[in-house]
Amino acid sequence: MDDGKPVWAPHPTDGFQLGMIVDIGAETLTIEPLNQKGKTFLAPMSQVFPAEDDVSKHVEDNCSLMYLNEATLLNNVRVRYNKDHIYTYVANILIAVNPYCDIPKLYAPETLKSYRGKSLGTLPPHVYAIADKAYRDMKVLKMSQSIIVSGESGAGKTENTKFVLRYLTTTYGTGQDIDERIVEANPLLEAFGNAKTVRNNNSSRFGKFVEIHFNEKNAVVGGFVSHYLLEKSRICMQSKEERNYHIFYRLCAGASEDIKKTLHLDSPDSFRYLNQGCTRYFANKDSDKQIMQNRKSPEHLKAGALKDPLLDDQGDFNRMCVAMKKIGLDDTEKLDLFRVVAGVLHLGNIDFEETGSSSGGCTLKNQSSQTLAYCANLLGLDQDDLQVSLTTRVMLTTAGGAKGTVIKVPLKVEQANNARDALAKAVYSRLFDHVVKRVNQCFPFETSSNFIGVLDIAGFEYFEHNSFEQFCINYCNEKLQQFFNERILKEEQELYQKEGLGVNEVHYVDNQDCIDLVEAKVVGILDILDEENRLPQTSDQHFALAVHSKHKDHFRLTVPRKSKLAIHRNIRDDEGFIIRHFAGAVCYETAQFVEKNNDALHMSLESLVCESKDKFVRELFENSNTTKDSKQKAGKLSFISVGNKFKTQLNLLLEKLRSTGSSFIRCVKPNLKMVSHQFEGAQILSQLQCSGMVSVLDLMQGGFPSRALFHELYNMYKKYMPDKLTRLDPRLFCKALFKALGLNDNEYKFGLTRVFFRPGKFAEFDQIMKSDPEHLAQLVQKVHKWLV
Ligand code: AOV
Ligand code: MG
Repeated sequence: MDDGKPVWAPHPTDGFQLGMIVDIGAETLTIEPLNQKGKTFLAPMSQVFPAEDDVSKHVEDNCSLMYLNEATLLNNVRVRYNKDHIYTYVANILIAVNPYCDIPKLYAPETLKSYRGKSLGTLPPHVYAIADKAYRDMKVLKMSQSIIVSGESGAGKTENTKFVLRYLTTTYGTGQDIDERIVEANPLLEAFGNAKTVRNNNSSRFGKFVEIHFNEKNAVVGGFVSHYLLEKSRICMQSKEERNYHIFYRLCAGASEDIKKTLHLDSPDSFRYLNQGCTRYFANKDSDKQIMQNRKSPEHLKAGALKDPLLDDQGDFNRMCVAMKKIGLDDTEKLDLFRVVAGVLHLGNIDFEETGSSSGGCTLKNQSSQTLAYCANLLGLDQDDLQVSLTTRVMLTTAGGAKGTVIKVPLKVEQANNARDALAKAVYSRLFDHVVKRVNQCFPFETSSNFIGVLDIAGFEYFEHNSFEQFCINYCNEKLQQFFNERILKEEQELYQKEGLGVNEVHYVDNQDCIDLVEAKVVGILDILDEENRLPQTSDQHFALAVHSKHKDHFRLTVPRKSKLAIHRNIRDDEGFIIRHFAGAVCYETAQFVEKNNDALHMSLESLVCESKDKFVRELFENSNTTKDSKQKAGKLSFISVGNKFKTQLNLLLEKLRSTGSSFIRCVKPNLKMVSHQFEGAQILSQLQCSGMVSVLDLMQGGFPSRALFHELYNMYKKYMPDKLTRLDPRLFCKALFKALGLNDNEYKFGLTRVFFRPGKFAEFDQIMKSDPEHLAQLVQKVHKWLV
């Protein structure tokens, strides 16, 4: 690097800055920034990288740069982003930066059309190109495909997923209802499963894998959605400036007066489940002020109302209703959904107070009796039964005989609150399951030859406080990272070996040990947690200690107290543990792990909803684990493991992914403010590192990123060959072509079935890949001349 040319050296906010090496130490370099002459600083040698000669130049495929490293990647992505080119390839992987604005024509119908049938790289990088590649691979290889979309919250996963679905249904649909339904299912899923968070105004709080199925003629025949881990805590509580699921606000804002009256709905301010996160508009916040001015509706201008200026609940309600109609939901079904949503809201407003009696129990507050009546009525429950189930717990006494008797134990106020919230969560999450099931009925298919699946699931998460949800999501990302390594790194290496290129092995960190730490039988964290859940007296502390004691010397696991790995609050060893993930160390706080790991309702509540007079509510709980003999189970808090259910789902998903061809889209969030045209380099760099892109670059730098099959090249040129040349076999023809063009031996390598190019040799590669007839004929002439 020390050739008197500028290098990329670390910068705290931009990620990298250009500088000159002025001194070389044992492990560090002294750098003088180009824009701050005289102000030198020290940088670790491993964090300084060679820069391209022209740093203002950008390329569509990052692999065509001379130097493949994280600094040149970041610079390329930055230069492109500044020109509104949000998509960039790294070989076959697509990087997508969220523009936070509409880029003219980027998704216009004519743009969409132009990508049909085009090989990757013939048109500018685009999510449509990835979708079309998946389709062509499916068709040619007769093999299902998956597109894995990843990135942190707000990076654009869901938007890009929608572009893929729209592309495939528009381009390869049959023009029937099914095509539209696959796209229109989204507004419904988002209404029930998305919410405003501090990171994203429309954050998906569940993961999904959407399959589009194709028939033997490769036309769309149907779809199927699988969903993962809806965030349940949000139903009863939201953090500051966050909201509950969209549907609650939309229903309050958009339902007709009739429906509002039937469901006893009022402004969101009047519901406990909606008014704690309190996303009120901020009249003094510039960004909000502007939005307020753009939206002149008086409702929006009503100060203090629990209304989010960034979201248009009323308009969204109407759009959702249109979508519901398009996918074939009739008014009864719609009302079923709304009734349960309203039921949950009223349930949340039930308050308890101590009875003051010696039994220590609680009762409903006076003003809650109306609410109780509303809730019971909407969910088809008996009012008295509901009250009893919320304030008492059924227990089985073991005293005085083997059989025992069922008794009702009064609950304390806090316990009754918990019971109420548990019921709300159970009802809403069952409702969400139903929505997904119902959506799946909208695009049924009898037989399918192959599918293209799109995975939209949250990326690696690392917050100030990390709980069970982050633990599950990061475990999932470990699995997906392993799959990515398998596909991109292992397969690339295997290809080099198979082709006999003699390239040095690339090392990447295998994360199987981390996956085992979580999912191994008995000693894995998930099983330790389940064991805790089954104890008569559960405790989050006991669970944390059990994890530490089972994995004392595990490389991936440390106690918070002694660790320097993660920035975390000062928590005790019995309050959490730290896992060294592939993307960094995360400190998990184990409070509520045990509770969050249990999907089962207490028996009294479970049987209450299972016996609802409302058919729809009854059906929501149809497959739950109640037995007819409730006496037998009474007293035992039944347990359904959330963690192990997720593990099973995840393993099925990975099995599926492994059986398909795959493409990857890495979404990047440009800034935390969620605004357009702002590129926060350091933050973006860390996302690129977390997504495994840097290991890909290492591999490519030491390898051969561009390649072409001999027979493909040969077929391209064949039409223009004189007879004499057609006698050459494809490999020989290619050799002759390269010689004739005077390409340098160390720029490319011949494998058994294809030719490979070194990084930075893209121009040469391009030259032979250009498909215009005149150019091809010219090259053939050159070969001919060279041969004779
Ligand atoms: P996510 O799915 O990755 O976050 P989204 O796809 O919801 O993120 O994107 C967040 C917001 O960014 C969207 O609501 C759009 O306003 C904007 N956006 C994203 N991609 C584009 C694009 N290509 N063009 C214009 N605007 C875009 V999360 O579900 O929170 O993990 O949990
Ligand atoms: Mg999303």
